[in-house]
Amino acid sequence: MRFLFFTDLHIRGNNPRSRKDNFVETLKAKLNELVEISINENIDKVLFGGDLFDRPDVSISVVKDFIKIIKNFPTPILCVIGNHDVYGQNPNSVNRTILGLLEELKIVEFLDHQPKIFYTNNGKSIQVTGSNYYYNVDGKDKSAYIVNKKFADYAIHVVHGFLLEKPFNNEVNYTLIDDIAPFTAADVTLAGHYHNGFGIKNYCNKYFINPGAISRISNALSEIRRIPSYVIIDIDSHINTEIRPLKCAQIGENVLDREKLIIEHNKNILFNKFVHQITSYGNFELMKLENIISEIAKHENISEIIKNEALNKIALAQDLISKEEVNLE
Ligand SMILES: [Mn+2]
Repeated sequence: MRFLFFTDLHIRGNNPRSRKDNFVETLKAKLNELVEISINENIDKVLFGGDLFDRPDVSISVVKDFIKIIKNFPTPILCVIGNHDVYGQNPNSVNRTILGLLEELKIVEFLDHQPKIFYTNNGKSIQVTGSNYYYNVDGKDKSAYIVNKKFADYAIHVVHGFLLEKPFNNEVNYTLIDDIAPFTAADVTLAGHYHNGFGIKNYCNKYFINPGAISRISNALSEIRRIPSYVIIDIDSHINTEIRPLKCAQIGENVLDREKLIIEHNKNILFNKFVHQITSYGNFELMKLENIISEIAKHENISEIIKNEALNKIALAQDLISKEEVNLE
């Protein structure tokens, strides 16, 4: 049996800030190439790692254009739900989303912990399971990543979560391959969500694969060096895995605006510095800016006048932001 896996397509109707090309047309070309590969190379099942859509309510006209292409895949796409596909990163809201509609129309099929079983030509069985993204998927409880039992000769598990090979120097939760490799019964774990990807890793005689997002959408400088790729998994009497770059994908410099990425990169550094400074003062409830300002003022003996000026500026900024958000809709 041959599987094709790709992840994080992020279908949307407009251009991300950092893109120089026509993003929608680029996405269509990529999907068309994946359809062609699926047909020409006799792919039995197409697997997808979540974030098919950039937001849960992508416009009907855009969705219609993409359905035309997705329908050309030889079989429905077996997928998990990503954080961008749904409202509030909550998979329970899927029935109100475009992805939920596609599932109802049988254009995609959802994977869950209940295995789907398929058979190879030589009588071997393969189970496929999946885990959606949900709040705290990367918390202490790693059950989204763990297949407890094998009902078949081989097990494939698809998950949308922050799976990494090496620790990440950030405040966000993540899951290391080391945390799950000894415990999962899956022979192949396919992950989406982390757009950089980490390629193919083999731990405890099990494969852990993230080819990276099929579209370069995040404002990270590293995206310039990355060529979007997909995975072919061949299972017969043993497992063969291969990562291949998309032929139609252009080099990063052609589609991404380096200057804009550098601006975003520097903004992120400043923001992280700011957060670090704040947290070094003590234990604050980060969301309550007014409290943070008051605490810092107290700590640094800053005068009432300056403190109040800062509070007023923040109130004004918040007002502006809320107006802008309304305009964007
Ligand atoms: Mn994503």
